[in-house]
Amino acid sequence: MSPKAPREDFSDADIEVTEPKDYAAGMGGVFHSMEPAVKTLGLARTAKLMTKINHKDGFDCMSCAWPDPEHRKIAEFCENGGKAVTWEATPVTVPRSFWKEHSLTSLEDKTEYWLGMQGRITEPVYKPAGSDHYEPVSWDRAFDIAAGHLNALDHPDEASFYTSGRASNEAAFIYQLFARVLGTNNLPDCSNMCHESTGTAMTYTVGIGKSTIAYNDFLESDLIVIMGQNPGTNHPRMLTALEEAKKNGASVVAVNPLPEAGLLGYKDPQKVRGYVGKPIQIADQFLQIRSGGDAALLQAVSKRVIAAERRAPGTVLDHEFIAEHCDGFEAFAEHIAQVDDAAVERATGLSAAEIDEFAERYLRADRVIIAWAMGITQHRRSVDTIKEIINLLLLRGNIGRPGAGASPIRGHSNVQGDRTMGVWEQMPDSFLDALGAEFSFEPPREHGVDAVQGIRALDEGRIKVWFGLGGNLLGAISDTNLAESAMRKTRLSVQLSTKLNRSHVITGEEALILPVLGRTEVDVQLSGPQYVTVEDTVCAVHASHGQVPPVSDQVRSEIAIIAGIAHATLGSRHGIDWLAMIDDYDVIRNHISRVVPGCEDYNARTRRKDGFLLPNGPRDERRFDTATGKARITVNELEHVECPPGRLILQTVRSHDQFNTTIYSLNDRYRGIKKGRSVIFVHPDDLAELGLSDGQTVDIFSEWKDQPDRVLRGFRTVAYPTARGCAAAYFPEANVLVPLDSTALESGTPVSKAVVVRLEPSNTPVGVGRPVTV
Ligand SMILES: Nc1nc2c(c(=O)[nH]1)N[C@H]1C(S)=C(S)[C@@H](COP(=O)(O)OP(=O)(O)OC[C@H]3O[C@@H](n4cnc5c(=O)[nH]c(N)nc54)[C@H](O)[C@@H]3O)O[C@H]1N2
Ligand SMILES: Nc1nc2c(c(=O)[nH]1)N[C@H]1C(S)=C(S)[C@@H](COP(=O)(O)OP(=O)(O)OC[C@H]3O[C@@H](n4cnc5c(=O)[nH]c(N)nc54)[C@H](O)[C@@H]3O)O[C@H]1N2
Ligand SMILES: [Mo]
Repeated sequence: MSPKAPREDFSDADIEVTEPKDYAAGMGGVFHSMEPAVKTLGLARTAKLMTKINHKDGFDCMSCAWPDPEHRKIAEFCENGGKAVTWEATPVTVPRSFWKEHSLTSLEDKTEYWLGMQGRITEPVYKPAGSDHYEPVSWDRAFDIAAGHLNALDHPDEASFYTSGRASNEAAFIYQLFARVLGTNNLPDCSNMCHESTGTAMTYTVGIGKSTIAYNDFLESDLIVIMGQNPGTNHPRMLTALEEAKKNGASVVAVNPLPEAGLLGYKDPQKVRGYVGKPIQIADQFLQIRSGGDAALLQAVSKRVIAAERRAPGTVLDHEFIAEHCDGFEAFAEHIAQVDDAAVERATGLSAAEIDEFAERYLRADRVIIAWAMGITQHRRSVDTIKEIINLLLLRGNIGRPGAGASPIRGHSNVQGDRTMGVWEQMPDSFLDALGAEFSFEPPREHGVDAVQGIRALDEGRIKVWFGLGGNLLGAISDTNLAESAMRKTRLSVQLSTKLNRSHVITGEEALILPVLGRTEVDVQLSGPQYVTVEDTVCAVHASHGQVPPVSDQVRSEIAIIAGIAHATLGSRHGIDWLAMIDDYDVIRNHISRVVPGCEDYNARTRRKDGFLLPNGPRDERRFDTATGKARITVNELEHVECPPGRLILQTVRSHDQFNTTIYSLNDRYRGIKKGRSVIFVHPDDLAELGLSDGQTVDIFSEWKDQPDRVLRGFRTVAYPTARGCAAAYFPEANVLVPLDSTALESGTPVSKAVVVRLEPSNTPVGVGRPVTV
């Protein structure tokens, strides 16, 4: 029987709660991704796709940015990659009748799960002003509508071009080119909500906002520290690398308020042993930190490192490295000696003995990698925390050596590449100069808006046309209600998408949905089959070749759509031949070769089976392109989240069956949740102290100084072994609790991991579909 889209939305009134798991993957992992794949795609399509994921002649898995090992397995993917592929390559499509049948108003009540499950969008649709329905429209007409609006603007800064990190390098390159030729740097992206704090801190301290290690460094390391990351769900193939690193003698320290399954143990689903054997223990030390306590922990470890050096001068620090490559050491050493142990204990919730043990591990290890993700980047003081990661690494020369380095683990599969290609509201002048020279125009120099500023500008009527190259900004950004009312003020919103989501339902006065080809699909243009390129989290660039026939002959590639709109808007103004770029993507890659640093000879190098590594100053030659020409050891003042009595610090996380705002199912297997998402995880002792019980229905209130409380109603409490004083709920539901201007200092990232909340018994039943927020 062929799969069908569900007609009814889900209700999570029947949530089931069981014990959380203490290891990840294993037999369950394979089973959980293959069964739905075969059911949805059929055996032949499943076999074709699953043997080509992440292979040298195959396509890049769109689920995350984890790199590929040199030697690929037959099945080089994980359970969640399997889900992502199944979700995209489904034969289920949105029928033409859908648009007549469903008014936009009626779709407002639908969940992200229901919207995504309606299947692939296969024809362009247009919502005229005043209408409550989309209607099918031709591609030419769609391009003319977009072009008409862009050409009618008083100033190019009244347009904004958002990008989600799944777009290919080629698509991203021509997208930013189009925006800049029009005359705006308004290029917000999902990175603004993701690793922006990493980029800000690392560019300042080491001169590049990217990982300083290559894949094999994981296998050569003595100590891998994993902070604020849940690899078992979000980067499952990292567990294979960790297992191998451990076999080679590495130890692992995990720092997290939640005892995530993948951090505790692992069974490799790719190995026979993984089916029957015991899970291997991943973390040799698990530090169950209080939310937002990481900077204090890192300072406390650095303090111990400096103290050890004082006890045995000349034996602990890498003096040669510090003298030759770093500045700021003296001020740091003086400052760090003053760190107050009692304040550290309050901020982290960790004992001095636990921190001693971690410091000893750090001092024993010759080669140390610190990896991190959203648990570090989405706090008010994230940039300082990442600077403290760099400090700790620099003290013993743990950057620019085999097996050692700073390793931010990126989220979206090509979020890093999109930035390399110029999707950033603040690209440096050197990039803009090269772009202007290549295309004979003067790019705008004033910085554009980031994601949060973009919503603010929409709300204030300063942005009138909003493009989304993939993604689901309204689902992903903080302050859902404000963001939605802001989007409704635009004249035109345009989404280039594979599947439906909230950003198609809440629109500008007019709206377009332009259906795109997915990564799994063959892309044939005038010159023949095309490939695209991507960059992973360790700066490796390689090709991605679609494998299966497109879901419909109506869908177009992202490149064809962007170049089509650019052509309709600009014609041959500036002498740019947009249509030639559609016919042959080599034309785009030739431009990339001449504009993007490190991408010389891009066509030839991306045709190599292994692709190539982008240059990286710290990794390759201990070169630090900072303002001082040296790696900067910095002094950062401690500040931790103040949580008044009777309150908890709430973080928002991903369930095991979701990809950002895409919900694959209502289950979160490792955390023991089934058939629902309206849950809040709280330590049993905190529940007792608050006079609440496990399984009780509560309303979650967030509290702010100068504005009224925000609320999310009808959530079921789950007694869970999180750190004391902390709680967790799922995003995107919990985004309503965060005001738009609650952002990280310097990076502007919404503070999604530390929201002070109070819980009150609720009269709203759990599971009424979309969250109740008034
Ligand atoms: N299957 C799947 N894969 C994905 C994604 C997905 O949604 N689903 N999303 C992709 C994207 S875009 C990204 S950015 C990555 C996200 O990957 P992660 O960063 O792993 O994602 P989160 O679910 O936000 O998990 C954050 C982790 O940090 C911990 N944490 C929270 N606060 C703190 C803190 O204050 N200190 C410390 N030390 N830890 C803390 C949480 O308990 C949790 O384990 O994954 C990518 N891969
Ligand atoms: N509270 C809270 N909020 C968060 C986070 C958090 O941890 N907590 N995490 C933040 C992070 S790390 C991120 S990265 C953002 C994510 O923000 P986004 O990247 O904007 O959101 P996604 O949910 O990844 O976007 C999914 C949509 O992308 C479209 N899509 C899928 N594949 C393709 C494709 O190949 N091409 C095109 N054109 N479209 C495609 C589909 O229509 C799908 O519905 O969310 C952020 N928001
Ligand atoms: Mo992300």
